[in-house]
Amino acid sequence: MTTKDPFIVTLADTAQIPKLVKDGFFMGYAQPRIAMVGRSNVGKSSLLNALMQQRVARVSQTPGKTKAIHFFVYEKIGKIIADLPGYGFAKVPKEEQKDWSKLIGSYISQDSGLEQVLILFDSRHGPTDDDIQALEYILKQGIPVRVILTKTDKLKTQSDRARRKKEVLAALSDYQVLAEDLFWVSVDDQRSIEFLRKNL
Ligand SMILES: Nc1nc2c(ncn2[C@@H]2O[C@H](COP(=O)(O)OP(=O)(O)OP(=O)(O)O)[C@@H](O)[C@H]2O)c(=O)[nH]1
Ligand SMILES: [Mg+2]
Repeated sequence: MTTKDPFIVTLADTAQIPKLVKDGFFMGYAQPRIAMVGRSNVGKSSLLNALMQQRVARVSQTPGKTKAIHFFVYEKIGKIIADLPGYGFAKVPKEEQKDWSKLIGSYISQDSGLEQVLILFDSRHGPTDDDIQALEYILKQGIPVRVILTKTDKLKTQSDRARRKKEVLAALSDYQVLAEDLFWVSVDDQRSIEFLRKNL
C-alpha cells in the first residue's frame, strides 16, 4: 500500500495569496483550513507532525526553521492544516521577522476558507506581548481560535500545570477564549495529542 504524500503547496510570498485562496486552488482538496500560529520555536511544526503521526513539517532547535506557509492534507479529520513561520524571536533577523509577519498577517486576513487558528503559547511562560498582539489580530478577523499550551512536559508537576492554565485563562479574560478552547500538549504525550485531534 502506498501512502499519499500529504504535502500540497508552499506559500512564500504575499503576492501568491490571492491565487491560492481566492482562485479555487484548494478546490478538490479537503476543506476547510486550520492554521498553526505562534512564536518561533514554540512547537508548531512539532505539533503538526504529532497530530498527523507523520514527519511532514521540519522541526529544529533553532528558532526560524519554518520560513514560509506549508499546506498539508490532514486526511484523518478531512481538513487542510497549514504550518506557518513563527514571530517574535529576538535572534531571528529583524528583516526576516518583518517579512514573515507580513506573510502571516496577509494570509490570515485573506483566507476566507480558514476555519480556525491554533495559537500556540509556551506553557513555561504563558502568552507574551507578541502572542497577545497576534491573538488580537486573529480575533479581529473574526476567526475562531484555539489556544494551545505547548511543551507541558517542561512543567514538573500536575499542580504547576493547573496553575499555569489558570494564569493563562486570566491573562485571556478580555478575549473570547473559553476554558474549553484552551488545550495543553506535549508532543510525546499521546493522550494530549489525541484529545486535541478529537476537538479539531
Ligand atoms: N520538550 C519538548 N520540546 C518540544 C515540544 N514540541 C516541540 N519541542 C521542541 O521545540 C523546538 C522547536 O520546535 P518546532 O516544532 O520546530 O517549533 P516551531 O514553532 O515550528 O518553530 P519555527 O518553525 O522556528 O517557528 C524543537 O527542538 C522541538 O523538538 C514538546 O512538546 N516538548
Ligand atoms: Mg516550524
